[in-house]
Amino acid sequence: MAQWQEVSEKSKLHPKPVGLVLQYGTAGFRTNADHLDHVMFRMGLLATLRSINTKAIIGVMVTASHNPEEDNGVKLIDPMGEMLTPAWEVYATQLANAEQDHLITVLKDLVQKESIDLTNQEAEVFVGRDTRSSSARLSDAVLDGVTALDGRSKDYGLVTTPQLHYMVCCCNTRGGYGKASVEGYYSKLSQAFIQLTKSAPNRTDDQKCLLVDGANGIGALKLREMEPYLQGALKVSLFCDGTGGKLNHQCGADFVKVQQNSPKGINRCCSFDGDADRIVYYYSDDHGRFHLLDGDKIATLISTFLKELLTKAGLDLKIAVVQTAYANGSSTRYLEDTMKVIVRCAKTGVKHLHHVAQEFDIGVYFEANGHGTVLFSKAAEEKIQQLCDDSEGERQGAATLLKNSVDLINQTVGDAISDMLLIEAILAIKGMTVQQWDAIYTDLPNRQLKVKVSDRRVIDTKDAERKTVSPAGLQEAIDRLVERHQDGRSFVRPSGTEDVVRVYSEAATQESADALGHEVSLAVY
Ligand code: NG1
Ligand code: ZN
Repeated sequence: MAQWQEVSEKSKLHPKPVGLVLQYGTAGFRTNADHLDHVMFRMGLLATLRSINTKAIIGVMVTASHNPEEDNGVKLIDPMGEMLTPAWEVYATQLANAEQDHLITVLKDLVQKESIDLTNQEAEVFVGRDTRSSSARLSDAVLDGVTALDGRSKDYGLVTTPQLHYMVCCCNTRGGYGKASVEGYYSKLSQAFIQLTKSAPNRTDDQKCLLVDGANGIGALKLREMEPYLQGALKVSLFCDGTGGKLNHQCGADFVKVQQNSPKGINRCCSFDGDADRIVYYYSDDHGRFHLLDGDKIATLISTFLKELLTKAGLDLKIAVVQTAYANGSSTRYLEDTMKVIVRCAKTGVKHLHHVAQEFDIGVYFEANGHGTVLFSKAAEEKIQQLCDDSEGERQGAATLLKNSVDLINQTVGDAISDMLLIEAILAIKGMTVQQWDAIYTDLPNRQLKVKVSDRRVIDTKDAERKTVSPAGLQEAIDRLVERHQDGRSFVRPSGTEDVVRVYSEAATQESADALGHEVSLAVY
């Protein structure tokens, strides 16, 4: 077929370094930007095939999120704005690793396995990118891949990851989720935020102003673009806005979370990551001590707010919080024992949390690092809408707040801008300061370490990564170490985005958490 000839010719312009092996990991492919041109071209091909296969628009986002500026990466977005389905992650890996003369065979195999009919099939791919200096040329390589298979493409240029997820979902639902443009996104979220904060008429100036660390990335650009739509309902002071500093360098959500330190000594502040799908809050107290409000605190604030509204509205909907093993033990205890909410633990990576959250009427999911969102089932949305239409008084008030929250939340994926606005609205409505929010429960001291090993894949885990099954004896060794520390908990797992094994530990004191982390690292090594 002439098409294969063309793909073969064009692929020579995007040669694969011989022997290079990459894996579609926790968040797509990610490595040094110099090694990714062939991967991008091939992901253009894969997205086109996926589009034919699903008869829907597929998204391709060029970003390496919180990684340093020198890195880059790519992730595919499925029709409803969700992450690529696992079976196709396998194809992505096979395609990325096929040597040049084997590429067409791998493609043909895929086409046959998925019974893809290449004749008279329409394909459309949306492409977006972050602000990295390598992103423009890499997204051109994706577009080349789409064209090679005669697919149509729309280049959204510079957008946040969650904005591209939103566009894909909007188009595939024929506008049901909103208007597929950045203006549509800004209007939808701003209107919902303005409506929500109307029920907090006594907001102080302090509550209306927020310091935002844009990680020197795309989030800063887009938040600045969005500000006029908010009509003064939120005044943002941006720093690390990309005008001087380097992407993710000593700023951004990952830096703040892992270093437990702020890029500025400040009052109430939040940090995005490099593609604006993560957010953490923090402040310094009167003694200059740094306080982090991470994904666990965010999930607690949001689920408490929604649960209270459900009670006021008299709506019997099942709400759950989905966390990972990295969730602070105090948060899990508070949610289960005090809030009486269902808590589930999923494997690291938002795609895993997303799927578990879909099992409930309302599923609030957050990774401790601040990546997460809320999902509402179709039935839940309908019941909320019905109550807005049919009820009155306090019940209707609560239902309207729920409806506005649904509109403000980007249900396709974690979204720093949308999460930030929801948190600001909740704090305003509840008349809560960041200090009061922080005081809901006290985090157990914890530590996250990285260990370099010759092959991280020898570590295999079970029970949502909370236990190791191999190598033999490792879990027993961890158990023995944990026993020696009050409130001790520790686990290890191979990272899906870096060539390291991650070690997590928590205990009653920081010294104890640090010691436990160190001891477990030695057991891994
Ligand atoms: P890995 O490298 O697999 O631990 C990290 C984060 C994940 C997720 C992905 C994608 C931690 C401990 N891990 O994954 O939560 O956000 O990156 O960005 O924060
Ligand atoms: Zn990110």
